[in-house]
Order: sequence, then structure tokens, then C-alpha cells
Amino acid sequence: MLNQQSEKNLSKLMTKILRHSPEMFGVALDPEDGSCPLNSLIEAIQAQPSWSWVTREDLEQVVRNSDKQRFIIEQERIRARYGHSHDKVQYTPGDPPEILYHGTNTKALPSILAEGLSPMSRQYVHLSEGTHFATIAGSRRGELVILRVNTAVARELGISFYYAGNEVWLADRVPPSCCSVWDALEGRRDE
Ligand code: HQG
Repeated sequence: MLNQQSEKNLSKLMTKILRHSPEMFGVALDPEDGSCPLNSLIEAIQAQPSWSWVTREDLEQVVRNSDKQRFIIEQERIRARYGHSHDKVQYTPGDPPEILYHGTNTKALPSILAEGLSPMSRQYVHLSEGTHFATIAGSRRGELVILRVNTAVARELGISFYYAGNEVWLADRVPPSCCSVWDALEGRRDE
């Protein structure tokens, strides 16, 4: 059984391969869903200098314990649910709740309110059904700001939303007219 630190390190390595740079590790991801055979991922990780000891059970432990359910294993294949910067994984458009949240920071806010949300270095903008994940995401860089995204308005403007699972929704972009700052203290829009 992996200890917490090794679990975290292995999870980071897995996201690096499955979201960002599979080719650096000799892994080929399916161009549609971004998956690869579980065995190829295990072999690629075992080929790394300090990871030769890793087992299938270790990977399964990471997948099972991931707080944000970052990975899915299905039919002997594994993929990252979201977060890709590599090839654009295809998702089916879905019906999101009317309000989704995005966590960001005070420095990014003026540009977001002017231009809207863009994927930046990833393939999609990341949104969540609740403020919990938005808080985690936005707290990674500076002072947290939570944006409320009105998906009904966005859909009228032709924006599609894709469900990645575990409360995470993706969009190609979100226009500024759909975004407003959510006031965490009062639980309402800051209007
Ligand atoms: C910002 C993590 C200026 C955006 C998280 C964010 C999430 C703009 C940053 C997942 C902008 C991009 C994704 C604009 C967007 N001008 N800044 N027009 N549009 N931004 O990491 O959503 O733990 O690529 O607000 O928790 O922060 O890795 O996206 O601050 O779920 O599984 O540009 O990754 O999950 O940053 O995070 P990111 P994100 P994991």
C-alpha cells in the first residue's frame, strides 16, 4: 500500500502523462477519449528511474483515492477525466445546471470580466457544480475569486458544455456576459 506522499507523487506523474505529455513517456493516447491501456501506463511509469517498483495495485489505489476523481479505469484502459493540455479530448455536449462556478484569482479578474473565460494552456475552461471545487481551483494562485457562470445565457450565445464527471463541466470558452462575481460571504451575486 502506498503512503500518502507516494500516492500524491504517483498521481502527479499520472496526470503529467495522461493530461500533458504522453509522448515524453512513450505513451500513445486515444485521440478521441484520451485513454490508453492500463498496462502501457504501468510499463511507462515503471521505466522511470525511481518508479520501477510500481504495481497495478498502486495505480488502482491512486485512482480510487483521488479526492477529485481525476482518473477513470474502464475495460483495462485508463484516462484523465479533465485537465488536458495535450490533444483535445472529445466530450458529448450535456445539459448543465443553470449555474456553474469557476475559481480564479483577483489578478485574473479584470481580464476575465473583459474577455471572458478562456482555456489558457488547457483544452477547455473548467467549471464546477458547487463552490467547493471552485474554491480549491482558485486558491492555487493568489487571492480567491469565485465566478458564477450563467449557462442558460451562455447556451443562448451558442456555447456548449461537456460533463467530465464528478461535478466538473467543461466549455470551449465562456463569454464575459455570462460571468458574475459570487460573493462567498453572502452567498449571492455581487451586483
Ligand atoms: C484563468 C485543477 C486571464 C483561470 C483545478 C485560471 C481545476 C484567465 C487560469 C483544473 C482568463 C487557468 C483546472 C482570461 C481564464 N484572462 N486569466 N481571459 N480565462 N483565466 O490551471 O480552472 O487538481 O489551466 O481563471 O482544481 O484553474 O489538477 O485552470 O486561474 O479543476 O485535478 O487562467 O485543474 O485540478 O488555470 O484549473 P488552469 P483552472 P487538478
